[in-house]
Amino acid sequence: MSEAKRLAGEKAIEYVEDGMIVGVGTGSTVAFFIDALARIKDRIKGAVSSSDQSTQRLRAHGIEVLDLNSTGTLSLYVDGADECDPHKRLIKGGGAALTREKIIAEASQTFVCIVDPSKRVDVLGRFPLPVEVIPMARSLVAREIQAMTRGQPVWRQSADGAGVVTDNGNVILDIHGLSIVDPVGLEQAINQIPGVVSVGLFARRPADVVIVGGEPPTVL
Ligand code: ABF
Repeated sequence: MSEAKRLAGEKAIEYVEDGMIVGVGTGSTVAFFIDALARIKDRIKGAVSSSDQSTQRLRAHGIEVLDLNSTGTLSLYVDGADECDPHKRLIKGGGAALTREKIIAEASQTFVCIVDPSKRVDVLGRFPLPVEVIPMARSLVAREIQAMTRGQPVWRQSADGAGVVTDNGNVILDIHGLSIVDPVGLEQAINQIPGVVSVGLFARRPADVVIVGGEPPTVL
């Protein structure tokens, strides 16, 4: 599958224009995009990054990482996803970077999503839906989501059993057992719960272009 990720990441370079500041997502597919971006780094002004992980990779390639507050609207955002439905609506957040990813997607004119074929689904929800939550509200949000959706919230913990902490200092609940027939409605309903920072549904603002890795890549 990593060959498909590489092909998708490299295809996304075609959307980079001279002088751009490029919004950059997080994950292993995006890592291929960053490595390809490095080969044309003299053509771009810099990047806005969605995670410490991507920032490190960008800086290792000598690509300047800029503050979204000083760049204003971006022309292009490239990021991966955990699931993508036929309407380009996504589940994201497997990499715990969903909040900054959603911020940059909102600030960008064109969101190009790069995936391998395994991410394509008819209905979102087989991948547990990530929700970023203020730590004190973890149990409250879990109870309210359980009542709202019949899904099963699980506090994301790392291999050593410690709770995963996001770049923003928050925790993640992964909601198992969902079949999301109204992604926009569910995104808005979960967003209303006090303590929710963001939910990993990119449905109100879906991707504009989806590149599915393959030989050749498929552009949707
Ligand atoms: C990130 O890309 C996350 O939103 C999503 O979980 C991840 C997909 O990871 P990978 O590209 O490694 O499959 O944007």
